[in-house]
Amino acid sequence: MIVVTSGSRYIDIDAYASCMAYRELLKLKGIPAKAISTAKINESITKSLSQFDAKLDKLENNSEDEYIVIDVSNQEYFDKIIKQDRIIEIIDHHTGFESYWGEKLGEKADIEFIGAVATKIVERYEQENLLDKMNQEIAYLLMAAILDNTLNFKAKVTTLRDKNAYQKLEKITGNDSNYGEKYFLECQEDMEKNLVQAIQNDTKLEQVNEIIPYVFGQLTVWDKKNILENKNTISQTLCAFGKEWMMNLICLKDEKSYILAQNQQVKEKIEKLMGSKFKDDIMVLSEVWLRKEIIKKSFY
Ligand SMILES: [Mn+2]
Repeated sequence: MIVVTSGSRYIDIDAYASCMAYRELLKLKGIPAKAISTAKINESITKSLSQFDAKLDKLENNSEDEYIVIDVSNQEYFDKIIKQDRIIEIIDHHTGFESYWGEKLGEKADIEFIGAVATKIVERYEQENLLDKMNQEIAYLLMAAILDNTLNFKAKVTTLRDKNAYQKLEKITGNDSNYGEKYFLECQEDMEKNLVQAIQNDTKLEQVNEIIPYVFGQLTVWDKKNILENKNTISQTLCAFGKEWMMNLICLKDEKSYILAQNQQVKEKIEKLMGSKFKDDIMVLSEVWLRKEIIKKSFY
């Protein structure tokens, strides 16, 4: 049996959707396959998506199994079910291991930098002329994957191919043009149910240099309003990690990042870095910035 699988620590909607979509594509081609993961699913897989009939298969180990690995190519992060000498194909969009797998698998190693690996799966359906056979649930899952991994097409990693793939999926789901807003609002609702945990789960603790404070939180939401009403919760949660903190609140509706900080020294350094001013502990940036992009800027 062919087993389509992904990473070990947790899987996000991109891996989750792509494993299932690729399993379905293999089946359409008459090849039996399963999509299996032993990893936790993270908060990008919303409740409504997890309740679809389209689900991962139950874990079954067979020494004859062969593996297709999706959305990961660094062996350190492989799902523990994978036997490396039985890998037959890798499809990923994280770079760094292209030549290693290229030597082992030849053209069956398909690794390239692109917004979402889900885009590559949509393109595989197209190449096989099977897009019209894709079921709606799989199309919705892949749409959510592209939205999540490209931050609603605002992240700098986004390519034209991601946008084209998304449009093709929209046709399958019946031109659901508001799906982006719906998807991100549902993610945000889950986040707001346990804001402290959501903040803790995405806080980077690292003294990268003199400019960036040791505690650097990030939250991505559709609408900043409810989150800013809980400024005290944010401040308390981050203060528990250290006095010098900042938070990058990405608001997709506004297409902006909001930087939160309270410590005067942190504020001064970040004002200099980003060329903007804090007002009431908030600095507005004119576009979406990812935390890793802000850190990168601090090194120049
Ligand atoms: Mn991905």
